[in-house]
Amino acid sequence: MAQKLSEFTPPKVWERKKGNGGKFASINRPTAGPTHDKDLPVGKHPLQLYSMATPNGVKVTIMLEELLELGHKGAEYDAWLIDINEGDQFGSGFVDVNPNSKIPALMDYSMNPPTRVFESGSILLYLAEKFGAFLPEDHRDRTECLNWLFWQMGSAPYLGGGFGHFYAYAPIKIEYGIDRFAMEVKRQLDVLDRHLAENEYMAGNSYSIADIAIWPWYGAVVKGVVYDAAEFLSAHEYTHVRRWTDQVVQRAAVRRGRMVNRAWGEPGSQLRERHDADDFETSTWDKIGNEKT
Ligand SMILES: N[C@@H](CCC(=O)N[C@@H](CS)C(=O)NCC(=O)O)C(=O)O
Repeated sequence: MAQKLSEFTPPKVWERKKGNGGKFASINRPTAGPTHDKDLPVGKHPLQLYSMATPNGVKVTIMLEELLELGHKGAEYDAWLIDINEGDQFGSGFVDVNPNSKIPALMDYSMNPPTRVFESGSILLYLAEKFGAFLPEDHRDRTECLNWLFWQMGSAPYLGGGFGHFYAYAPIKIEYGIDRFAMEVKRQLDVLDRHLAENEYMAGNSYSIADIAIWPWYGAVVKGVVYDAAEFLSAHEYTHVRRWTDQVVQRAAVRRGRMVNRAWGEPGSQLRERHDADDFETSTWDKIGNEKT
């Protein structure tokens, strides 16, 4: 039987009340702009990344590690942790790089004046074009890659903001919200499954920024890594998505990329700041003398 919904009549004008951001009440606000003055650190490499290892953040660290793996030395980067739970995204320096106050955000100092890049899809495209990698050259193949990149950017608000929010984070379980978003997420998983039944990777037979954008979200959902929802969504049914997920995670760059700016989980899996290639060996959270947090 469908859940009986409590009655709520919206007031004439919405007002901000204590707690109406749910789990994110302390960081959600109805206004933009900085809340405090804080400059961003700048390291020694031309590319400066300000991020955290959420699925949107991991897209960019995987891309940078993939570029380095291919031998693009110009892709060396400093990655600084922006702790979104502490409100770092509202510091004045960060807002200058991304007026939308969301990670990931990138500065490219290899040119004068430097270029700011925000929105994970825009960052992937920027890096692909800058280094001529992970984006097919042929116009038709490039378009197919971008079709899927933009598909991911459009679907993430349903997956994270919709399904994840109502299933995992909302303070009360609302059947209507969960049903609406579970239905859409399962439809999206089926879209992916049918495509991956016919194609090794999202843009055909070569790995591209489309895979890099989609894997941190849908790969994590089918493995139950985000929202603990694999069983709820019958993830085992999406066999082609699971095949592709397992294939992508074999890549050394993917394994490294998901460690960068990570501030939870096993200490050995957290490289909170990354400044050099050998930081993966020397500077994980355990190696610099910390316990699990
Ligand atoms: N469309 C944006 C979404 C970025 C985004 O939602 N970032 C989240 C973390 S995954 C964030 O910074 N949240 C902090 C906040 O909402 O204050 C992108 O793809 O870059």
